[in-house]
Amino acid sequence: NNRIAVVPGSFDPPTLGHLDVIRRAAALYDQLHVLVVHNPGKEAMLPIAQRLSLLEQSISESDIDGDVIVAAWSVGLLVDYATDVGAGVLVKGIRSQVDVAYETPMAIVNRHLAHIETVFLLPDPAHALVSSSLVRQVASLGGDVSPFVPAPVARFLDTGAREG
Ligand code: COD
Repeated sequence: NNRIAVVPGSFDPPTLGHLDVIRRAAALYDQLHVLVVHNPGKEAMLPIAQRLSLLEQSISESDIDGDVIVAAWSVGLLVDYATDVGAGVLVKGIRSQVDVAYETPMAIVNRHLAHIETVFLLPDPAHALVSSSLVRQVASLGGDVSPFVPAPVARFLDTGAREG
């Protein structure tokens, strides 16, 4: 069923780039599952439960509407989650040739594993250069991340920086 889609990501932390992809995907599909997935290739800043909570707050405080479910997945294949919820599509954002090179083999494997298609959205130019790794770096050096992240994430990182 292609009316249900999954938007997977590390979301460590969620950014305005992520919110843009979620907003646009929510307009394309009847139901959206925003899935926090553990990426074994990256060292995490925030625990999965914290990312989940920040995503939930960011989406509920945004103008995104429609049937949007936020969940986490840490065991097994991403496509197993998609199959379980009846999703036929994964939606990913493509910012650069690096993203294309990283996503292409996964898209091919996922289609072979479970007949799940991957749909790529080009970024909004306003957010095209925003990444979680950039936000982690700015936050760790005590900079202001509010231009790059939803308000709940900015509040959380700001408080964390002052307390920590
Ligand atoms: N503008 C537009 N899109 C953006 C922006 C932006 N500014 N920033 C990020 N995005 C997109 C990314 O391209 C990505 O599509 C999504 O938002 C999430 O980004 P990240 O950085 O939070 O997440 P990643 O890139 O670390 O992805 C993690 C995944 C776990 C989703 C990925 O590694 C994956 O699909 N893994 C598959 C696990 C699996 O089942 N493996 C076995 C078969 S391959």
